[in-house]
Amino acid sequence: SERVRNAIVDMLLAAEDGYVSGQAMSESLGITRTAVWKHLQHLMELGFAIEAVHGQGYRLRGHPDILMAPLLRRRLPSACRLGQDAVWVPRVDSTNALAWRCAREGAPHGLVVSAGEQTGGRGRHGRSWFSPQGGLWMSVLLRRPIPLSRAAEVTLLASVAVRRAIGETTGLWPGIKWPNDIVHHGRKLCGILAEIRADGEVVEQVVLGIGINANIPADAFPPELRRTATSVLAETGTPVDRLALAAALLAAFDPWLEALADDRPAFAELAEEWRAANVTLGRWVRVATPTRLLVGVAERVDDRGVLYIRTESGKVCAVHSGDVLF
Ligand code: BT5
Repeated sequence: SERVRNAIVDMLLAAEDGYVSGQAMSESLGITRTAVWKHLQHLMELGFAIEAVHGQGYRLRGHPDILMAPLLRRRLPSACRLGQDAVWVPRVDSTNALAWRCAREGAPHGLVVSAGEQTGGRGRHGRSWFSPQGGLWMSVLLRRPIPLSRAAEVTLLASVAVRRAIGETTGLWPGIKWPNDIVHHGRKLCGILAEIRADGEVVEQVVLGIGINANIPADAFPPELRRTATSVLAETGTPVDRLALAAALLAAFDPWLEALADDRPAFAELAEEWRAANVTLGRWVRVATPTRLLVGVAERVDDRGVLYIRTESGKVCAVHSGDVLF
């Protein structure tokens, strides 16, 4: 029925300012006119503005800013493989969890799963992610063989894509905090969670979860996040078009991912942009890695995305994953 609903939206969008008759929809979809009407009612509940004129049919006057397949597809360049398929649900435990469920059922490369809100949004290392309505909560299923040695680049490339997309759609150019945070004046605007499934030395599937605090009012954050989190709306005073934001980020990320899958340098090509945007290098930091706590200066990030810390003793330690605390 999601397929039918999407087909109806496609027909309405294709008619542009014209009308589509209920009869035409019922015939081309092979469903009754009552069924068509039920779908239209459901679409209106989701925020579609549909005008019905007796004897003419239905006309689309407006649509909600949600990542439904027909809406997202129209915003993407045709060469972009990411986002050509999309599943949107009003609420879900976690879009990453739902994307894995779709993957098990054979969903294709590039599927975008998103939700109006998440009840169990996840961060890294079992942490939770606050995901009320207004945010952009999406997961992209990646089914390209990526060398395990390049897996860390996925997150860094995604962070560059997110930063560009936010910049291009809002004029706000946030910073990047190694490895997975997009920040503005030290407050987190977006978090990225790449969950990978590898077979030996090859990553076969990745669910790339991206959570952008898009249109969340400042006072909607719970007290424990008020000093550390912010949103695009809170910073700019204007809601961002989430479809435009998602489309810009998918279009930027798509070719970089193909480079990774071909084992071509991917992050290396963007390292300069990353460095110019990063807020980590040159700072005195504490880094919690899975095995220890390092204290020192964040010295550099190499072409594979590995962070190097020069500790007080002058020793330089490589960090493949961890949390940086200022
Ligand atoms: C992250 O984890 O930053 C990864 C977040 C990924 C969320 C997306 S949303 C779509 C997809 N589906 C999911 O279920 N997840 C992904 P981490 O670096 O561990 O940061 C988590 C910490 O950030 C929490 O412990 C809080 O302190 C803080 N936090 C939680 N919600 C936040 C929010 N909305 N904005 C800013 N900070 C938040």
